[in-house]
Amino acid sequence: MVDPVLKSRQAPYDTEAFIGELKQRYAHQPMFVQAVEEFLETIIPFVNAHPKYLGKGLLERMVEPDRIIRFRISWLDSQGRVRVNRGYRVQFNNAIGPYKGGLRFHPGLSEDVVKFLAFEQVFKNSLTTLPMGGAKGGADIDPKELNDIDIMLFCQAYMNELFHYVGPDFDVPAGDIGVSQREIGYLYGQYKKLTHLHVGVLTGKGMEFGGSMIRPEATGYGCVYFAKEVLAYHRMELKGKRCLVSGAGNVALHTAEKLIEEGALVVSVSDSKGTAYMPNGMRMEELQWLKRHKFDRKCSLEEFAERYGFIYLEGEQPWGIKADYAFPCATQHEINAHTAKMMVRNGVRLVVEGANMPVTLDASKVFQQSGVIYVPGKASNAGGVAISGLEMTQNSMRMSWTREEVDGYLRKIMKRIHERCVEFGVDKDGRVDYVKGANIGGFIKVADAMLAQGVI
Ligand code: NDP
Ligand code: 2IT
Repeated sequence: MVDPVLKSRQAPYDTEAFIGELKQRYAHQPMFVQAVEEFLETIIPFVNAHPKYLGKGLLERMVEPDRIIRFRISWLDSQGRVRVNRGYRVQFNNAIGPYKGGLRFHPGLSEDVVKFLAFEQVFKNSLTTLPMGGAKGGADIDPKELNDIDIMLFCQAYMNELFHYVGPDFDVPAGDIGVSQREIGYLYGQYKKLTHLHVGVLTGKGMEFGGSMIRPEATGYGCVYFAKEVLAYHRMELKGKRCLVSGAGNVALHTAEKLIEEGALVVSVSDSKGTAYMPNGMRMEELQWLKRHKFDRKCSLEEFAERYGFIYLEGEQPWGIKADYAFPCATQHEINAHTAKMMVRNGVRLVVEGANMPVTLDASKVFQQSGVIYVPGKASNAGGVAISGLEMTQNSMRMSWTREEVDGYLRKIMKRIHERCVEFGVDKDGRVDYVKGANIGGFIKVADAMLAQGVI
């Protein structure tokens, strides 16, 4: 006779009940719930079909972060005013390697947002094939209202607390929205001052002190390399196609740069104030001007549009523009179901996420049900963290590789992620469900490592 306790432990997961319970417990964290729901919808059927994953509380453990660190950042700004902000680091899962993931400085940052980003990071990092666990952090500050001195003072105050919880073999932060090479430099300087260590504790560093070639470009370039794999697989073209890009930050502008290099027409870039619409596409010189001026926060998209005779759509997103492909590269929830329907009507046939979760769950279903190829960020934007992983490797070796070497690795990694998505996402008719493929492809290594390491 089968032991009834053992039998009940090995019962398959009930998707609805599991997600229902999660939704109740975390009703106040809708972003986190969306990320987990999208994951479990494809993972639970897979787990139920593979009994080795049953009976060990695996999914229950996987959806809870190892720890959430919250702290106060008190600091004196350059005017001598006392300022107080809230800092976070969510260390979600380190089954396959040290915690790894970016830091976001944004006034709207909440525990919910950091948790969803950290959860996504676990499976994205696994997909890269490199040994990295998942984490995310940041602070609820608006870097746009700070001058350079205040940015430095804030980064130092932030690191005064964060340094207790990070280390090159334990947790390695990087950039994200509002955190670029400048902020990473100040954070690194303070870590070094506090610990006397010159180690790979952060990635996205300047080239003079351990940064990797191609890291600034990696997320955007990787996104286009992934799109090229998708298009080749589906016998579709990139050259001459009209592409919508949202955002005008690190990911968006490097996505646009690689798209232009590949002969595509980039018809939009955007930010929180509006959209620059380029009906016949943007030329490389125009993009380079924008990169120089936008990264220094010296120009607005309105000025850019005016300078080159483009159309400026104040307060609008790019999604109403007719196009073939879309690359949302700004932030979460840029595209809802209503917007998705409009994009389908306008002829969009491929959506590749450069940002993390820019598409709501409802909108992703609209794309999938309309036959639009939809690629989730955990597959398509993994190039950034992949090169972060290679920055860690180079730091450990005390070496640095050339631009060509690192770009070669990036291309190979994005190709491998695509193969993995096909392996686990292809259906009987040969169509690829990239959500399913990326989720299962990322899950297996983390799950197997957790099983091997026991209940800890
Ligand atoms: P940046 O700070 O460089 O740029 C962010 C861009 O998005 C800016 O143009 C900003 O406009 C816009 N934006 C931010 N919030 C909003 C909003 N609420 N509405 C409209 N536009 C907004 O960040 P990144 O380019 O690094 O990051 C962009 C996305 O890519 C994020 O989702 C991030 O998590 C993801 N990502 C980043 C990686 C990296 O390596 N940097 C790696 C993988 C994913 P404005 O300046 O007006 O605020
Ligand atoms: O979302 C992401 O993958 C990032 N912000 C990059 C993380 C990293 O550690 O490079």
